[in-house]
Amino acid sequence: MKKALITGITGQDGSYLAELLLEKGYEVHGLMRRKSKLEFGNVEHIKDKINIIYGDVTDPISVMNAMKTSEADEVYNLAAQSFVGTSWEQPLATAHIDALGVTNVLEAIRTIKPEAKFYQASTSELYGLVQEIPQKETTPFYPRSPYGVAKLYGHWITKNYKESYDMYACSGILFNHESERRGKEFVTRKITDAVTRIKLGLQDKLELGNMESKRDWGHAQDYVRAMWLMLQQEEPDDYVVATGETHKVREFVEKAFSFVNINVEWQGEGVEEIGIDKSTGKIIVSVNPQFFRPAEVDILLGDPTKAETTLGWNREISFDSLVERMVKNDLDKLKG
Ligand code: NAP
Ligand code: F7E
Repeated sequence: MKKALITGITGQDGSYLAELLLEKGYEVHGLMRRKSKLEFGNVEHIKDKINIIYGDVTDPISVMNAMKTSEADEVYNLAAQSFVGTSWEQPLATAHIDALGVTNVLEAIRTIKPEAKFYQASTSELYGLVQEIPQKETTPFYPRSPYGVAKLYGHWITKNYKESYDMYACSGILFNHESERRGKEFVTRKITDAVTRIKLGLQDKLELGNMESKRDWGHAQDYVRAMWLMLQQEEPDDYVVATGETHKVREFVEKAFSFVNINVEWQGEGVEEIGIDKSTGKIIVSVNPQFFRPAEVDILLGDPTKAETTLGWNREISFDSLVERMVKNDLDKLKG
């Protein structure tokens, strides 16, 4: 039986990855931060099937302990302060977790079980001010947030440990992936949550920031398969995981409303832009500059050719069904 250690197991990706590895017969260990109230987040439903180890990636002692306890053959480092907006408010905490935390995990592997395979959760935010479209493994990086900069360190320290110590260490450069388990501060879940509340008369309006922004959105369930595949190869390598499609935030809004039978008509421009419910004439979307970022990533569009041809990875969930699933989930939750 293979053993895996997942940091960030309570998050969106951690929970889908834990499910996948359990299905494959792994013994799954998860590093979890202690909270004032005992909560298992997205792994509540499988908490009896996994071994929770308390710890924090910023605390090397606890990471060493997790490595010793789990005796992991595969380590997936998903722990992060993952919200880009917050990284301007907490740049140092973000750096401690998203940059130095990676070194703590790599050191624990090197010291305790150097033959273990390591996956680092890199991100399309590394491309930031994009240097080419679409972005692929060879596209130069230009991060645009403290989050992106911290992740750049994580990416390079992973490469450095591979080259310095001949470790099986690799990074998945994953483009945005969403799901029914996405946190509500991220734009997709914020939209589907608000759309369903507006439909049921529980909220009047959705306030957003930059709706011109374009993202390559996939479903997290598809993306965790790519993580696992990356650790099943003969040699470690880095891969872009993306859909090869990009959509504006505005398009996501229209699509989400369409699944609750509301047609949105847009009027005005910039901060004056509003979205109107065609059948009632009510304003249901407006712009709030509070959600603008100090520096924006305008367009992300990934080229997943290498992952498709080398790993045999393919996405199964389309953009439309991603939005539909998220809307349906939020609607079901509200209806109880
Ligand atoms: P998420 O839902 O925000 O989950 C982050 C996880 O990290 C949570 O379990 C969180 O635990 C844990 N964590 C945070 N700080 C920690 C610390 N100091 N020590 C230990 N655990 C800590 O993020 P996600 O969407 O699943 O993303 C997973 C990883 O992929 C992250 O590294 C993210 O940056 C990266 N990524 C995500 C995307 C995407 O579109 N989703 C794309 C590319 C890369 P708590 O429950 O205690 O907060
Ligand atoms: O923003 C715009 C915002 O916060 C997407 C993380 O998983 O993916 C994620 O980072 C876009 C941005 O995700 C609002 O300005 C407009 O352009 O959903 P987001 P993100 O910043 O792309 C990458 C790959 C990661 O690695 C990260 O961990 O939407 N936007 N209006 C808004 N964004 C938010 N959050 N809220 C708004 O009201």
